[in-house]
Amino acid sequence: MANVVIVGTQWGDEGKGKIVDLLAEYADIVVRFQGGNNAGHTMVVNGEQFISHLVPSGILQGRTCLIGNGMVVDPAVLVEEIDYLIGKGVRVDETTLKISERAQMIMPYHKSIDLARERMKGDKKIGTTGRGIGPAYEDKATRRGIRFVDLLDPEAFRDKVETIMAEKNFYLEQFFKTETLDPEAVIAEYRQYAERLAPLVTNISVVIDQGIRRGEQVLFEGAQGTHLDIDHGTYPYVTSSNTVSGNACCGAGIGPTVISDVYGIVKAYTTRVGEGPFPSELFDDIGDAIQKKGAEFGATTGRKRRCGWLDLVILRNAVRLNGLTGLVITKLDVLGGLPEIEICTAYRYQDETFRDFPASLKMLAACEPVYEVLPGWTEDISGIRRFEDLPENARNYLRRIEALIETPIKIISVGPGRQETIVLE
Ligand code: 2SA
Ligand code: GDP
Ligand code: MG
Repeated sequence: MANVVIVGTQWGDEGKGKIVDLLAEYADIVVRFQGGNNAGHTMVVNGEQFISHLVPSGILQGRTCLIGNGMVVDPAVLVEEIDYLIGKGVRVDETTLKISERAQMIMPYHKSIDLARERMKGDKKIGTTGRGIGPAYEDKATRRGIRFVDLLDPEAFRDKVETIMAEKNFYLEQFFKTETLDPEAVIAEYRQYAERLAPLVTNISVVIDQGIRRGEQVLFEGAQGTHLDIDHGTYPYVTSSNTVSGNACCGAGIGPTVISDVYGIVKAYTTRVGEGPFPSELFDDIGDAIQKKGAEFGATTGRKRRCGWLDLVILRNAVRLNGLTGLVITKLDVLGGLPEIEICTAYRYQDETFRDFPASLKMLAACEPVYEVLPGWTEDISGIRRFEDLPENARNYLRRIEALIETPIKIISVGPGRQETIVLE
């Protein structure tokens, strides 16, 4: 394996955590480059489930895990997650986990603002995870963010917190009509995180560069999915970072020439959690059955995920936007037992057929999916480890996807466990 970027091709929760954990066997360094604890990445090893929100999914394989400068990190959640992993017998220390000194910190007021804004928006809400992600990226862009490097300097930290909280409290009280926060309490709370996290804070761009010079392999772990990207997703129903592969460079501090492959994780059907357009969404018994069999609940908030058929319009978009060199199909087992499986190959809008994803939400809302219908299979495929042992109709479904989006399938996942996987040559 070379240096590979892993991204979600749909609206997140494609199974990136499982695949990163699997591929981390062949990597030395695993780095997350965007997002924060809005993410929920699930790994299942020997029947035991682990969910990580901030720590990269290479941690169970004992790899050097890096929290990139492109992330927004809630230190309270990070400390809690480190303790949760240690409690489950995972080695988490200065050798296995490092945090970029340039990563932005999520502060208590970011969470308050995120929640207050969603409340005020009513039925126009985005359906955020309420973790303060948007307000933290907002402060980064307006150059008022507080970074881990500031946490290590108590005077600079105090100065920044006092300055920014004067403004935040004004908005919380006057505009959002919600509780203000006490800067002294925030400073005292964050002092504890500083003591705990300071040994992990470093320049991760240098760590990656040194690793590559020693011949080590790096895995870049994306969070959320291509259609939640702030530029390319279903704006404004998106997250506040670039989720596409190009951001692996900015968010980890490496140049594009370091990357050799980009794998797109594709759930065998489509899900979305939160608000926003979803052309192939199902509102019938089939959608309910997929939601139940796939146990489609948010790994962070526990919200029910909306379910629908596989959408090749969005997959073609993901292939182009990420420069995908391979696909990983996950949750194929969940489709077993359905008499027929549909694939959305295009959208119809006012008597015209569209194969590219439209930018206008109005147009998206009026688009009718065009479906191709394939026969299903009844067998339980979770025990299968070779492509040729899959039922014929499952193989046909996979071959049809490959042909329609002209990108090779590299791995097929047939269950949540690390071993429940078919690797193709
Ligand atoms: P935010 O909190 O500002 O990033 O929310 C903005 C939109 O991004 C969506 N989003 C996600 N979608 C899928 N999975 C995510 N992670 C969790 C999971 C979600 C959960 O693993 O299941 O538990 O609810 C994730 N994170 C952000 C979000 O739903 C908004 O539509
Ligand atoms: P991520 O955010 O992309 O890492 O995905 P999540 O962890 O949020 O959601 C994926 C869910 O599907 C998790 O509960 C995984 O354990 C589970 N999962 C992953 N791959 C498979 C698979 O092939 N089959 C089944 N049945 N479940 C899977
Ligand atoms: Mg998830």
